[in-house]
Amino acid sequence: MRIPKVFKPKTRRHRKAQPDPDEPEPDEPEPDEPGPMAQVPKLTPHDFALLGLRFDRTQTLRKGAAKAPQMLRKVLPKLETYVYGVDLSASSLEDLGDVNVKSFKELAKQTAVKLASTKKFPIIIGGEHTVSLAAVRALKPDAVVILDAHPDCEASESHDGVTRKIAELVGPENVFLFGARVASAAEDEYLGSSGINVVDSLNKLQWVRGRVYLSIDMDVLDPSIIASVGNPEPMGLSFSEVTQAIKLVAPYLIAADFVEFTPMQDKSAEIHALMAGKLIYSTMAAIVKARQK
Ligand SMILES: [Mn+2]
Repeated sequence: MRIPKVFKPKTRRHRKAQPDPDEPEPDEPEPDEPGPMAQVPKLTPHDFALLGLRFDRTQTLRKGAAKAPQMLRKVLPKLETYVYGVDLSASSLEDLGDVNVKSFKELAKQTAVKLASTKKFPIIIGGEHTVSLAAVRALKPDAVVILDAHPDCEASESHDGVTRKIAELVGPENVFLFGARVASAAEDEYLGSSGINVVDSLNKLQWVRGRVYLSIDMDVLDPSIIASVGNPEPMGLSFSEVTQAIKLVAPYLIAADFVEFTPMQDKSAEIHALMAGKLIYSTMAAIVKARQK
């Protein structure tokens, strides 16, 4: 695929995200009824921009996520671009370049500048998971959907506390966490009372509404698919489960990030990068397909 050039999203605000997926208000539409989706702006393969956030300062187990943007840029042009009936080869993925800084404060500042410089749909490549907080701060979504093997709900400034920080920003009732399968005792306790939506069934994602930010920690996938992550965890989601989740929220997305891709030191990193690239294209195609009507 040719690395392309731009998009003009006509972002409109829709209704706020549903606070409690289990107790919809009486005037809420049924999940299978057409809701605010009808208001969602059209989006074409030309409407994407790529931003690399090369930040992995707080990683603990495996460092190296800062190398991901460079590696995935090389891989994307090698992949099949006809996905879900959408021809991404016709697209022009505007490249916003990288943010490469040493402090989170500077990351947040420069990320905001980069994101303000385009009207296209940002495809953000981390970096460790902390980068999502920088992007959410800049974009101010109504809701955030996080796909992650870990809840990242520690009371910490590091990558393992990013969901909690995002919940403080957008409200825990507007955070949807899917795929988490390992938590510390402290995280379990926090999640039990925080009000964050822990999604145990894909159906619950049908309640996500508003301007939605999607964050995909690559470790949500099973390590048999991508082992090149900062903190690999067994018994992960299949590629199909992840793409199903993405399709459900695609109509509402305003940005998506792909974080924690951390190349192995051997040739397997290239295979993992190909899989990560396929996930990025699947996401783009799902968004275009959901918005082409
Ligand atoms: Mn994470």
